[in-house]
Amino acid sequence: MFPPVQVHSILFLVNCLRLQPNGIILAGTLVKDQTIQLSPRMPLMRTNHFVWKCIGDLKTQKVAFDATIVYNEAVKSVNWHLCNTSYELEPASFDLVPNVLPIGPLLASSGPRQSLGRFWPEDSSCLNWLNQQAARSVIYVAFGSLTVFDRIQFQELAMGLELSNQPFLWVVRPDMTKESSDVYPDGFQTRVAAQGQMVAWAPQQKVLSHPSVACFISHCGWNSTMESLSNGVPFLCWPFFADQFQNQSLICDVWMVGLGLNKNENGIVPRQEIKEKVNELLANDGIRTRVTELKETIKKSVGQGGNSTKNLDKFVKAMQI
Ligand SMILES: *[C@@H]1O[C@H](CO)[C@@H](O)[C@H](O)[C@H]1NC(C)=O
Ligand SMILES: *[C@@H]1O[C@H](CO)[C@@H](O)[C@H](O)[C@H]1NC(C)=O
Ligand SMILES: *[C@@H]1O[C@H](CO)[C@@H](O)[C@H](O)[C@H]1NC(C)=O
Ligand SMILES: CC(=O)N[C@H]1CO[C@H](CO)[C@@H](O)[C@@H]1O
Repeated sequence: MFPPVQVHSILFLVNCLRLQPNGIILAGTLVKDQTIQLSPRMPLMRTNHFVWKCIGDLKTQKVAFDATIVYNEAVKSVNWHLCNTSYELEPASFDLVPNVLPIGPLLASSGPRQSLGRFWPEDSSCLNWLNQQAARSVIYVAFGSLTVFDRIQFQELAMGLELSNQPFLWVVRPDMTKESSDVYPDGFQTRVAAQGQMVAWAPQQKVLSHPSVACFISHCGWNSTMESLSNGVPFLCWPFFADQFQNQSLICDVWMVGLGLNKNENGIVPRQEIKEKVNELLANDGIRTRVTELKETIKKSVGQGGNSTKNLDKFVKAMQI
């Protein structure tokens, strides 16, 4: 029923496994926001950031919560629970749930399904553009397949990118705003013609592994997080829902390979904040060093003799008996 490999942070899983009593309260209407810590080496978590609390309205939250309970039961009944992350990224969490085996990240680029033909046209145009940019100069901006922006926030983001004065590659899905046309600020597209590229789709792993890319403005979905880490690209975190808030805390507080973007009193991330955080991130050598180290750590884990490889071998051997 459940896919054998879960695409989640182990922190997500730990939160599902351990917090049912709290969760039951949270799934109802009585909600008290508090900060908890599951173990001393794990990041602080706000209960308001529990996965089921960050999905839609109360009704949807209840559905998400119930699914979590079902998921919990399923986990109890399996002999092997494989997880698409690596021990080294989340050791404190894995020590809490030793029965979960980390075998990842299993990146698509290391498998045979790498290049799907239908993506070729977009593929070559945006990679060609990247080829023309200076090393570590480009801001890559992408928010996954679901995130929707309101008009004001979308325009602030556009202006922030322009103000940053860095080249940028921005994935703007046709359904990314509720308005269908003309969502860019007046004259924006003309002004940034030389500075930026807006594309409906980008081959994310190829982009993130491109030497011109300097940082990633991301919604912190787990796939994106792993893909960026595996390529040593630092983050500006802009989480929207579900487990994305916990990921931000891993990125910013635990791994320390990114910065968070703050909203103003109207709940908007203003253009000035985007410009300043981009500049701050690009000037931060500590973050650059740490993200490069993590990239190497991941490479070792999924390489020969690494922890993820050993775990996968263990599983394969057990299946052969
Ligand atoms: C590999 O995983 C084990 C736990 O399964 C851990 O004790 C060890 O420190 C890990 N190795 C590295 C390099 O993190
Ligand atoms: C993450 O990647 C997996 C495997 O490619 C895919 O099935 C899944 O839909 C992706 N998750 C999201 C949220 O896009
Ligand atoms: C594992 O995670 C990586 C990075 O998140 C993703 O690209 C890949 O598709 C995932 N693999 C599976 C089998 O879910
Ligand atoms: C960088 C950041 O926003 N970190 C926060 C992540 O979430 C936890 C609670 O969920 C906060 O305590 C962190 O400050």
